[in-house]
Amino acid sequence: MLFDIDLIRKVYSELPSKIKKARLLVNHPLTLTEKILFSHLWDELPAQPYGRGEDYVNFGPDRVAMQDATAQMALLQFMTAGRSRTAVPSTVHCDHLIQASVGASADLGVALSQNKEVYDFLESVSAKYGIGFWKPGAGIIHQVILENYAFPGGMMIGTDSHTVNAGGLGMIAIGVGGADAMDVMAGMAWELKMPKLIGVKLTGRLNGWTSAKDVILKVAGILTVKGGTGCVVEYFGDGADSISATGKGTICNMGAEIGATTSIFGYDAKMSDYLKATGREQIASLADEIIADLRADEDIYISPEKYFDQVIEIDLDLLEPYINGPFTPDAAYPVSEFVKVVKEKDYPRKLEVGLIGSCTNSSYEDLTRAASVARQATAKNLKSQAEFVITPGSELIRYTTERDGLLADFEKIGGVVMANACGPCIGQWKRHTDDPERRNSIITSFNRNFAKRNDGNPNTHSFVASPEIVTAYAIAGDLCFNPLTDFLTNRDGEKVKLDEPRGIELPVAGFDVKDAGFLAPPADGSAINIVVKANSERLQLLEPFEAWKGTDLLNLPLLIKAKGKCTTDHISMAGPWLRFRGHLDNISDNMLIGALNFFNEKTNHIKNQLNGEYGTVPATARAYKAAGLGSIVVGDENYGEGSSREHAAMEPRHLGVRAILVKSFARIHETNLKKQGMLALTFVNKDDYNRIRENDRIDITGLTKFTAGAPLLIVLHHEDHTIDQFYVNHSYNHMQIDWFKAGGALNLLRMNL
Ligand code: MIC
Ligand code: SF4
Repeated sequence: MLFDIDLIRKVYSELPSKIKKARLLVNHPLTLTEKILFSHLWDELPAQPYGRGEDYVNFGPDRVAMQDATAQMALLQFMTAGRSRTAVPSTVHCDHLIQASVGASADLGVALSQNKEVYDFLESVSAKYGIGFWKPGAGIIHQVILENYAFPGGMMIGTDSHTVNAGGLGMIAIGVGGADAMDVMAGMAWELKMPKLIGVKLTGRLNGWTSAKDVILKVAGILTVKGGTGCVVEYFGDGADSISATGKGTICNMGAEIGATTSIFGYDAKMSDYLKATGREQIASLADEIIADLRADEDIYISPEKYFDQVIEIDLDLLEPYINGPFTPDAAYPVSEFVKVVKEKDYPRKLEVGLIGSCTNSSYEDLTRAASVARQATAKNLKSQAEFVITPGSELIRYTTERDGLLADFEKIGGVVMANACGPCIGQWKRHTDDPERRNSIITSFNRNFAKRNDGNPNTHSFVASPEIVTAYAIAGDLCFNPLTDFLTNRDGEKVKLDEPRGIELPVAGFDVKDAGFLAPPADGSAINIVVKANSERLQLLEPFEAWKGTDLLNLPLLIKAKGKCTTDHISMAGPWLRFRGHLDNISDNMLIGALNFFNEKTNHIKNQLNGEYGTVPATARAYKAAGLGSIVVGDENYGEGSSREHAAMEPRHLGVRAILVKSFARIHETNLKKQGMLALTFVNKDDYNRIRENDRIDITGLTKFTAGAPLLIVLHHEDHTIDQFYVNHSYNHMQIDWFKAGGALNLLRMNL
């Protein structure tokens, strides 16, 4: 559908002159990332160019998107901002709360009744404030955005880390916490540290079994889960121009898995084709008129190493399909080495479930390639040996792929089509298993594979690959199978081999849909009344957090010292807990229950310093809070990796945690902590992590002189009465320090109203 054409026209009419001025300022050719960032500055151009990775900059994004699991908190905050409508066009998408169990229509029915209170809330808030509402079953936020709202050269933020998917259509699209979304909807600037730039030059052509997914699976292996932190990844080269817009979307989508702020491709014929196929010819022709401004300057492509902070080159001709995992998306193996890895590492060889779809890989092209593999299996008398699950990304895709017989191809080999929603990707999956603790393997075309994410079982080894590779493995039911070289035995006992998949980029008969599931807001929603029941277990109005008392924080007991990977899934698990995303007190009962306690290597089992007993993390935090004590959480590298869910910052805030002290943070989580009035601190010397003992009482000093760039001092009071002290860093700027002092950004906003 075509939305916001006037807004897009305005952006395009201003783009060329803004870019020209920016080029004069920095005095060098511009990357596409710089062009879009500079043309979305909130203020006038500065006198001096910004320092990449150093200066905070205010931006004015064109739009905001929210999904149901994060929209609740974002909108509960927005409702207190005193506005009658959102300042920029915004949308809400109901995709995370639908559990996949038996199939699309039954599952959707269950979700509609179980989540009625939340859906009604989101729908009425949307109507009241002029927000577009995509109903349950309409599709996954990022797929719907790509099909309807993303446009080359635009800038948007979304309350979900995979908002970056829209980079596939040449947009700077960034995942944020709800408090950030609220700022922009309230008409304020949005702040981001000027990113560094990683250039990825793609040469050659994808061929055979290799697809766009394999580009990002390989990049994840190169850069690791934190290698993209603070960076925008810009793809270019003739290889880049040869990849479909949706393939580009897949690559950008999983840029979240390397911690990148976002990823982007320059506008090209593939994007134009996709815009036209999805009913946006007008945008394509407007973009064609300013194509040079929607790509990097030519010199950037000629000598990228001069302008990017890092350059990676990948030859698509030589790229193999990849399989990444388990437990982390950056464990990357080319398919030719995978069998060896499975054997060496003793991963469960039998493959129990293959799952395709999600926001990452739901395009027409993806599904035609996977269906071509399924069709061969039927022709060659094979059936899927593993369970096979399909979650289409949107109703547009579902309707079109059903019409074209693709869903039937999957069903013929035993596939089950679930609702157009996140489902198993976020643990909304009633998996059919007799033993929920069994060691087992699954493979998905999703993006994340952290422990417990899909089915809550810590022993599920989840691997990530392209949809066609997933389909081939599901058919084989065996991880020790290489679809490129190996034969399978069919039901007649014959040896057969799968041919290379064949895809169709865009539907020959065009996309079609009967009811896309969109509800436009009324012109005037001011009379709409929002009800939140006082005794609701799903929704709770927010109480302001307490302001800082003006003193150092002394005598804080250590709540937990987390060991190793601590993602937002470890801090605030999704799956069954998604139902409490609108109720801060209830969801706080999942705080850090997945984090590994350094001292006993157990999860959710920590020492309560008040009585010496071991208990759960939330209960222990509540005990400290009841005793009037703040507490502190210590963590490892890349703490808060993964999701944008601000619950991971609000829960500790609600339960009295004052500071999170870690070796390093993931970007979105660090900002979320700051927004909620927490202290986000990093060790100056990472070895100081080892000095922290289980019974420590901890002081954070220097707060009365809290200033940008100046470290704070930590004093550890050990149980044996010895003392240790060391400095810690922070990245707060002047305004963020004010958030801390006010007890959170929202308090400051209310004070200013
Ligand atoms: C995810 O993929 O982890 C999620 C669920 O989409 C999250 C958002 C959330 O936790 O609600 C994300 O990526 O930001
Ligand atoms: Fe949904 Fe999974 Fe995409 Fe997150 S990554 S938006 S849970 S489909």
